[in-house]
Amino acid sequence: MITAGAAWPSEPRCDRSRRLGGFGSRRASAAALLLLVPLSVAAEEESKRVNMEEVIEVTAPKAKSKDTTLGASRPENADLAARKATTGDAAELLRGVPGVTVNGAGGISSLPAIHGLADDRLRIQVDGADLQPACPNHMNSPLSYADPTRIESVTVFSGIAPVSVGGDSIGGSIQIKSAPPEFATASAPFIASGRVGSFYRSNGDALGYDMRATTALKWLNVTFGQSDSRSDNVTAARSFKPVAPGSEGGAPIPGDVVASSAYRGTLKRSLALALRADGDLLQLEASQQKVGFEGFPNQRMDMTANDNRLLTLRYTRTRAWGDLEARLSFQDTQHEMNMGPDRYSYGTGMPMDTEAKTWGATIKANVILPDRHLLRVGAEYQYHTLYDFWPPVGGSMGPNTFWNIDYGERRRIDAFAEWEARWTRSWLSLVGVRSDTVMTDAGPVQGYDDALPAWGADAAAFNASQRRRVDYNWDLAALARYTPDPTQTYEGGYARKSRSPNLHQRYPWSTNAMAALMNNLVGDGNGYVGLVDLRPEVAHTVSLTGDWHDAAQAWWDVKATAYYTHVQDYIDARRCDFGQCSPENATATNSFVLLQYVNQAARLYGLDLSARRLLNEPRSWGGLTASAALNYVRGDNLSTGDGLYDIMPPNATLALVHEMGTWISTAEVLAVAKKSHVSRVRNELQTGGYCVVNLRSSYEWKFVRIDAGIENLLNRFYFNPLGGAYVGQGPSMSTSSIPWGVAVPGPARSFNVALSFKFHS
Ligand SMILES: [Cu+2]
Repeated sequence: MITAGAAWPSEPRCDRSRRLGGFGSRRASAAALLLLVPLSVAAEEESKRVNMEEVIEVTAPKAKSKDTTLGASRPENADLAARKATTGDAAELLRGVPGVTVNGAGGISSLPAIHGLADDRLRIQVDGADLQPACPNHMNSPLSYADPTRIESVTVFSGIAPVSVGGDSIGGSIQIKSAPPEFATASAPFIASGRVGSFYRSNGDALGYDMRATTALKWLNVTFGQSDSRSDNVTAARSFKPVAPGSEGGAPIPGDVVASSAYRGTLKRSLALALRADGDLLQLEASQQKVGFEGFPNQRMDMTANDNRLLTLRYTRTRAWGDLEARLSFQDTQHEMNMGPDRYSYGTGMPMDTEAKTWGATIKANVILPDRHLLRVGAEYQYHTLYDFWPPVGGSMGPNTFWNIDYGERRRIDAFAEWEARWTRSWLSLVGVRSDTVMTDAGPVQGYDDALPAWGADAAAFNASQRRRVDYNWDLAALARYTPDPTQTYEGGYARKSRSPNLHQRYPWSTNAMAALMNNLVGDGNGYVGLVDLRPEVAHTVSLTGDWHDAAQAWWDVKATAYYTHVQDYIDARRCDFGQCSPENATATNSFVLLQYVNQAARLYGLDLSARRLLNEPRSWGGLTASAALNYVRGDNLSTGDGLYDIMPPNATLALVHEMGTWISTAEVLAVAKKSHVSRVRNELQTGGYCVVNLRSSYEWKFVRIDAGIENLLNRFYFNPLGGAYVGQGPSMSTSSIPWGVAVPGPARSFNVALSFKFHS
């Protein structure tokens, strides 16, 4: 047992990462070659890069960028640029991608979901790195580390994700990438470029800036970037709870203010070095994110500090036979939570600290085989350690440090092979298998005072248990694409995907209400107890997509995706009826409750429909495009008949886009149905239907870009169906001290503006 302030135990298994140090440099023998990014994607990215830097000129109907990777979809470039200009939250860029929804959390930490599967059920990679959240509330999610202005491409695998784009997940994959390094040419032997940008949002008085500077020679690129943003609490369109002080003796918080939604000091810095020789590229990047404060209206604590450092070394080699990528990464996170200014501090506050380290190594190769066959092979290793401890504050919360997870470990070793075959012009197939072995373990724990019944019995039971688990998982994905003629494409497939529980699902051990309430990954206001015996989730998905368009893909297209997923051992929750949980907890229907994770069977199914039509032959006054999207998803727990948590009700988006040269304007209407199919075991709140109108417009000159927009133009009040329970103010440390039954509302009207300058020599 260690107490806060004591030296960390030596990490006996760190030597593994050292051993892996030689991994990337080891000669790539054919047997060791493992997979890489699909070639088609690399080629497409090359063309995208050109598109984004070019001044967009619409003189003729523009061909829609065609997704060449099986299973992938991408937001339109223009839409991505407009969305990223006025937000500090990278997850916001995913809004509007068919099948993707965004679960509310802190101001820069929203959690994306694909077809109803969220958070670490998805494989989310930022520039190829698998970042790990280190927090009992997943406040520091992978996308919270990404600077939206740096993002140049977003690829979403929403249906069947090929095994080469990630294991240890049962939903799709999201790949976020910044621009590849640029090098000088013979005609321009030196490059200096840079950008400075800033945004303002009236709701919350949010303000942010970003800057980036690059110098490059033919063989060297050095890029430095920095960004920061802040926001006050946002307001809803009307009052949604009584006016009351949030903290003891504090000023009353108005009824329309979403308390604990402010954030400040989200400083991100990175220094990247790239070296190029022939077909070889070596990249080294060091980055740091330092958050000063981030409130969470649907959690009982706020993030009072987060310091994340990331070091990555990446080597890519491109040859006639294909390409190879090797990557080493190290992530070090120090995370602190406490009661923010809108909550009771109980005189002492309640510090909760997390320290985590993650070592990663990946090697992947694309090998071009004769007759248009492509082989992708790869291996991955990841080792994650976590210390989650709550320093003593006195009373029954002392005199010792509470260990929520002490020396948690999660080790993952993956290998995969995937074969893509282009049989004819119209038939493409892809089959892959992946082995994924996950070991998790955690050390013995202690409560604040094990002599007290509140802590001692649970700790003793946990310490007596066998906590090490090894899961042997395997995945399979098979996809086919049929393009009978230039106006239609059909794509379908089957996947078996597995994911092992995370440390905060297996190892939180206390049935004390206060301690359980602090363990919550979903923002429903309830408390969670872990279950060491949790088995991995295994999902079987079938998905079918049809895409119909004019032959040039310029005038119109209609796309439909239908999917069905059966999840064996889905990690849902049951009411806690043991330890310190009260008998009423088992049956309560209108209060926050204590739950324990449990494996049950579940199914999710739904439909994504989208359509686009260019309305006129573009003339001097520009071109007009109409688009519509409809998403339906349903999630059922087959073991209990309950609904699954955080499933978006049916919703539709209608948009009209006007494009004239580099002036692009969008008017969109989002209509969402009421949410009545909810997770009863969690007492999840139903929400009403609503309609929101958004406007955005952007104009780009050679050196300057302006974005302006109005979100929620008509200032409609609504509760966010994926916003969770409102527990952002008052005494949050016990089950009944905050009124149950209030959802987190959506934001009131906001006027947004962004301005950026760029230069390139
Ligand atoms: Cu946290």
